[in-house]
Amino acid sequence: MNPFASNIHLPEGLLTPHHTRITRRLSSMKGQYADQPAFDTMLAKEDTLIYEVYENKVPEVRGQLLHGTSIVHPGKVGDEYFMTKGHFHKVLATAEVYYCLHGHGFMMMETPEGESSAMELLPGMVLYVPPCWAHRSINIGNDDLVTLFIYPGDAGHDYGTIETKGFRKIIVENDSQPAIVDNPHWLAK
Ligand code: S6P
Ligand code: ZN
Repeated sequence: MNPFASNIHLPEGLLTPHHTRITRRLSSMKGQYADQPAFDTMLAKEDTLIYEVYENKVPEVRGQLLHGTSIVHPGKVGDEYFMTKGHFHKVLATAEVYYCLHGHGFMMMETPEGESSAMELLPGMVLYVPPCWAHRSINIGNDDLVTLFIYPGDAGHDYGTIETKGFRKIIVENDSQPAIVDNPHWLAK
């Protein structure tokens, strides 16, 4: 393949050109938010757009680097901030780099062994997600959270583990401040 380049338009995070655009709405986040009644009430009104991902396609093999932008819109379900589904990589021992371009958020991370880490994302910050850590972006601000991500072409995604168990910790608004608390629905299995 030949070298290629693309542009990131800020503040919206649009990548041009791009090969794929993924959109995730509230309906695709069933069971992920702690406050189920708030989720149901919100969904009954509108299937709100929670986040978008622009990606450039490269062969999904070792040696390649997949990259693109992630845009998490501002909002909450109950007290819990809008967030991505979150995942482990299918090839578990593969890392990822995130560069925050706009907005204010956290990256929630955890290992299969139970270590947990939440790191703040502010424009200019580069975050390294080491091999074996599940990761989820959370927008705690009033504006879009825009990040650039880069990860190995062969990494793949394991969504099932998080869909079933959830993350051990979640971030909710408490007295107008973000608070990292235990996930009441986390399943220890
Ligand atoms: C892929 C990378 C990002 C996420 C994106 C959306 O390894 O971490 O491209 O895919 O932030 O999150 P999720 O959990 O829905 O894939
Ligand atoms: Zn990833």
